[in-house]
Amino acid sequence: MKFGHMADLHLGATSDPVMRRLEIETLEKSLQRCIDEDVDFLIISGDIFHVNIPDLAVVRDSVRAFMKFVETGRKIYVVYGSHDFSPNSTSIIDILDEAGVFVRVGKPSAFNGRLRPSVITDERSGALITGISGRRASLEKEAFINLDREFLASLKGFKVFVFHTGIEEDRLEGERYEGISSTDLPTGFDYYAGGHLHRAIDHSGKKGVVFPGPLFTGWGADMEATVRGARRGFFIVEANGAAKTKFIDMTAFEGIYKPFDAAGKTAQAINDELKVFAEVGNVKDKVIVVKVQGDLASGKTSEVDFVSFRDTLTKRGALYLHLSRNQLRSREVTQLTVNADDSAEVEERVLHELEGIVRTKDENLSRGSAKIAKELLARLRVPKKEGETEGNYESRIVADGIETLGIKRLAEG
Ligand SMILES: [Mn+2]
Repeated sequence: MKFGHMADLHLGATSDPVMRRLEIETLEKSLQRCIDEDVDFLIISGDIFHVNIPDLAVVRDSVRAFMKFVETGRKIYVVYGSHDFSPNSTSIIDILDEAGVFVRVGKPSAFNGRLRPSVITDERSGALITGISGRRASLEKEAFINLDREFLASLKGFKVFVFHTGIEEDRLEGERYEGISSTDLPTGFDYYAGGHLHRAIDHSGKKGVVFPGPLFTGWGADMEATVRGARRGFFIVEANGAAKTKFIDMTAFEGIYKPFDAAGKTAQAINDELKVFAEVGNVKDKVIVVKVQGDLASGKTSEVDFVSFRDTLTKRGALYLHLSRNQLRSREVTQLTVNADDSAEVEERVLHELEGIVRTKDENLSRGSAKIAKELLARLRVPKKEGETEGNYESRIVADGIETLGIKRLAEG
């Protein structure tokens, strides 16, 4: 007996056309590899699509690839992942299950107050396949507690348990996920086909859980790990007696991870650093993951020219740029902390603190900016008067604003 085990495909996670093409090509190649290896069936342990109702173009392309596999007479057994599942709408997984593209395993039913998941016998191999679907926020934990373990233990044959939940014993320092203990799994299975953890983990030697990790990574943190060397792919499992695994490396791209520390630098200095990297870096055919963070010494974050940076990288043949810049801050809008007894005092102090950053050539505005801001706020606070029309209210507020700011000439001009 031989089968493939994939998980966390997250199809459609990327909207970039180049990455989307790579994503579908990786899926096609992986399914072809399963046919070439002459597997009996394929298991996908959840998170097949990135959202429960994905873009139909993504569904069309991937169903075409899945059907090529299914038409060889082999089945694809799946459970929902946390991304596939929705408590209040039908998932694309249900539709593909109805259509015969997938076979959803472990459909739950109640038996003497216990949860008894449906068990499917694979016709080609005789393997017994069951499991528990993932749900949002690890809500499937309860299902593990209520599982009819005696029933599952009584099944005879080669048994596969498919699930989409993190195992707490596998948690690395700094990793955050809610999971189950490996002791919460039903005992006596020959293979535990896991999904949800986004890195390859293989405890099959000790009859423990196996996580293939994502097949392709078109998004954020996982893409960063990929360009920093994490391998992506799936497992081929051979079982004549005990299950033996082989990791199939399908890593679809190589890349560069490049952090920029903007702390204490001017926007111009960061622009120069970005320019050098984009112009001389070995970026051709690579996925570039760039993280820019820190508080700029001067200048606004909007003065960091990411548009030219992206353009240069594209011109020099980079495959894709993943840019993370939400940790980049400008001193000019840094968070303020003030201590005061009442809201009026807080307002007064905050305005006073911010006074220094107003940059205008108008002396009246720059000198008394805190006072002007306070007066403006006071006038804006006056609600619409009884009987005042929407239009009248608006013109009154605008007139008040112009008067407070002392910009009558400017407003008319
Ligand atoms: Mn996932």
